Amino acid sequence: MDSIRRIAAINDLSGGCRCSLTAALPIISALGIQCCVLPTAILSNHTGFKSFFFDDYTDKMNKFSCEWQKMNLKFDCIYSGFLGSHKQIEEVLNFIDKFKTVSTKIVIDPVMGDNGEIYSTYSKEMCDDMKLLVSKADIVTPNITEACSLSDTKYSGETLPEEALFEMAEKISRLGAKNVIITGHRSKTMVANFVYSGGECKSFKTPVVPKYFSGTGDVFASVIASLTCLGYDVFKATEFAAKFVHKAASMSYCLGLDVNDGICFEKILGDLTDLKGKI
Ligand code: PXL
Repeated sequence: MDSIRRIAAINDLSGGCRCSLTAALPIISALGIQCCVLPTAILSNHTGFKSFFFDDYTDKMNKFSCEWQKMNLKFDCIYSGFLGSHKQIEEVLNFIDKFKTVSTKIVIDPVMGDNGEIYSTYSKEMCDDMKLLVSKADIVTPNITEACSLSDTKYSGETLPEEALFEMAEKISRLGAKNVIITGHRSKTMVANFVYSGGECKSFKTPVVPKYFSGTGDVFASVIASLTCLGYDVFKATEFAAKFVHKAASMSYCLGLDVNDGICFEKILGDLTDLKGKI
């Protein structure tokens, strides 16, 4: 492996907002890691807006990986996010088969839904496919809705006792995921990210920001993938990622940004470059 760390980021490119690859690219780069992007789709903006242009890239995904094989690209981490179809999940599984080495970390952000609702693009078959993808993961980062789907638990809101989070995380780890981070668990004043690793667990809490910005999970998972690639353990990576997301969300709230714009992490990318200096 050469001295430049490299992440394969498999996600959509949504141009006019901050989510998926428009979050992953700057964050991964700021941490001194090369980000090789494999677009699953190209959109003008994410699907939470009233109107958007969408160009599916499923049929081109394999062409990317064939070229990357010819180039003999090696990855320290394979990181996937929003996937739009059964075929796309299959493409990610094929990609892992082709490129995973003993040292490659697999980070799966199972973007499937939010606030108790599974996205309308997600069929029952895709929810089952996602379990298969999660079984390959070193780290999986579901929110509560996604954790419920992956663990076959009935959704009962965003505020849960730690025992319930532990039970869900344990079920997800039984699928094969080595570490589980259940994100965005909320009380009135605090938001917590619950980490489960081999039976050990810990919650990392930050104050609630009154607005819920889209793409926050993508920023969080991009920081986690990068820090994992740099050798951080899952607890340290989560502690840092939670603080980074909180700082960007607070700033976005103070600036009065629209929730669809996502969190303006650009102003604090320096926190990542500073951190890189300390690694
Ligand atoms: O942030 C998750 C996400 C990523 N990509 C697209 C989305 C969404 C959430 O709505 O629409 C295209």
